[in-house]
Amino acid sequence: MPISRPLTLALSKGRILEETLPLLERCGVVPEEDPESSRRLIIGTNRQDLRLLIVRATDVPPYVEHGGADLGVAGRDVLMEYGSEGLYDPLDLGIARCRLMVAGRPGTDFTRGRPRVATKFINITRRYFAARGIQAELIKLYGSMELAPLVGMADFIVDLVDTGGTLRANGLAPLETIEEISSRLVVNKASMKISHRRVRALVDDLAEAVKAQESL
Ligand code: PRT
Ligand code: MG
Repeated sequence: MPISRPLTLALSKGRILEETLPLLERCGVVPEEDPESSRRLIIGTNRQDLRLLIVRATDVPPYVEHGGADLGVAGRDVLMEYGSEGLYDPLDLGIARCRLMVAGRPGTDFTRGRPRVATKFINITRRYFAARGIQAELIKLYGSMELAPLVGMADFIVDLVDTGGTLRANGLAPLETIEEISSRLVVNKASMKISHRRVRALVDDLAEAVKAQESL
């Protein structure tokens, strides 16, 4: 019988890694070195058949879809923006929670006229405004969206909001929630078939870990 290659789980540094590691630990999985401080991009675990792949948050879906990783953890925002038809997403991990929101100057109305909206979530934003019959002019940015209204480049932004502190610090206010966001476990479709037993076991273990965590 051929020796099966280890399963690979794609994670991004920052809050997703921070909040996924405790769940993995509940499943008995501990990285061989600290992924946050290590420069390695592939990190083994105490389980020979499981290793971690460290990628950018927005790169998790393509890695998993195209077989660079068997599994991954990605925000619903990232999945919605990427389009998740090519992936299975069997489990909501309930971590890295926030809201995807329309924001702008307090009391302004984004449903009137032809608002200029800056965002990195261009696909979600296009769909959202189109569904509401609003003819928005979209400006694609890669970060610090809050700046666009301050310099008069846009009237509104679509961004993730947690405490609201970033918006407030820049004279903006949350106006409407587009989606409640948390991170999901995603699985490569071929891996789900080929490595079904091992993938299923990990998904089930993580589901248990999420339940245990949430009942704390
Ligand atoms: O940072 P990088 O460009 O590498 O990638 P990334 O920004 O996509 O990754 P990361 O690690 O910042 O976020 C990963 C995932 O965490 C996101 O895809 C979300 O699903 C989730 N998440 C949860 C958040 C937040 N909360 C969050 N608050 N992602 C980003 N933020 C940012 C937000 O964009 C804004 O700049 O935090 C700021 C707002 O926070 P408050 O508390 O001031 O409202
Ligand atoms: Mg970030």
